[in-house]
Amino acid sequence: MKESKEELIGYLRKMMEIRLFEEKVMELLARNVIKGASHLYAGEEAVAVGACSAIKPDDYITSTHRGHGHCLAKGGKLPEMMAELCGKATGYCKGRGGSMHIADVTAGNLGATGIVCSNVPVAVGAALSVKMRKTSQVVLCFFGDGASNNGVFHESLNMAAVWKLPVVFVCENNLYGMSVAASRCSAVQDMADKAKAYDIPSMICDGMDVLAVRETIKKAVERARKGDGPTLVECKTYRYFGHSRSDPRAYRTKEEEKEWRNKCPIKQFSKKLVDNKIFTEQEIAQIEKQAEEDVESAEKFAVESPYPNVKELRDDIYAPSPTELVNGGAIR
Ligand SMILES: Cc1ncc(C[n+]2csc(CCOP(=O)(O)OP(=O)(O)O)c2C)c(N)n1
Repeated sequence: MKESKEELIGYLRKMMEIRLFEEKVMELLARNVIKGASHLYAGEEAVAVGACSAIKPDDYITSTHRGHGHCLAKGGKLPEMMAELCGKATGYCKGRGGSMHIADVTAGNLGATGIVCSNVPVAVGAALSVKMRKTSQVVLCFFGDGASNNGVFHESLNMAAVWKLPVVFVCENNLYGMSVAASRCSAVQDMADKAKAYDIPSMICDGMDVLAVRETIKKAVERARKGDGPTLVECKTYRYFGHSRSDPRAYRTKEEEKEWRNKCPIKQFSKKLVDNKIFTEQEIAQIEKQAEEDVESAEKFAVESPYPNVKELRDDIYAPSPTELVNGGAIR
């Protein structure tokens, strides 16, 4: 392995943090501490961590309704993340965004969105701004297999190709969009093939292998930085939980779930590190313990934080107030 011991620890630790964060979110949803919907990322950790490890702090990402992993991998902090999910004033968006709408602009995370595929044109816009500002930044755009059936995906790829924009489209193919199998709703089985229509090169990688994702994304990022334009990378992966908390997963078999659990990105990577004598099993257990403690203290911070003050309800919004609308004549 080419990476330093510190880098390897970093990837393992981050994947563990994401997994433990998601398991804690599941528990807090069940206890009604977190309200509303939440789409968990457990199982897909190697994609976010591998991809974000291949870019620099001042590069950008755009994220999806399944975005906790992306945010943490791009430098997001556990306490602010958990506070946001709990709707608290100390959260990334002062508790207004919740699970699906976290943005952490200072870390380069331009935001997640609950409208499937709507982050893809945002990524293309950010990449256009990079090109116009003549910086060497790149934009990583995460989206699912389902999103790639959306019309705006195709418009966005076309524009990115025509303008040779520095964007890497990262398709997280976890085989399902809600309860619909990709094999039933996509005309092609490899989402990577969709890039051909726009003369965009594509690559497919094992999304359960953090180093494989890192290597593949690095190549795409290099092309983008050189000014050679966009690449589509498809990562074959799997979500361990249902689409959201109310999903009984009747559309997939226990055998299929077990098969993918056996490919767990954290277990696979830990084994590789032990087999290559980079870490002992005790050292790995220690890293996990530390991640557990960090998630616990994030929970404590979130639970003890205040809710936003109702007086601030209309802060940070851009629409005129109803009175302004009436006075200005817009409402009669
Ligand atoms: C434009 C739009 N259509 C439909 C939905 C409802 N919806 C939410 S998530 C989802 C499935 C998305 O599947 P995919 O893009 O593969 O992402 P995954 O959930 O598998 O990570 C759908 C259809 C939505 N939020 N937005």
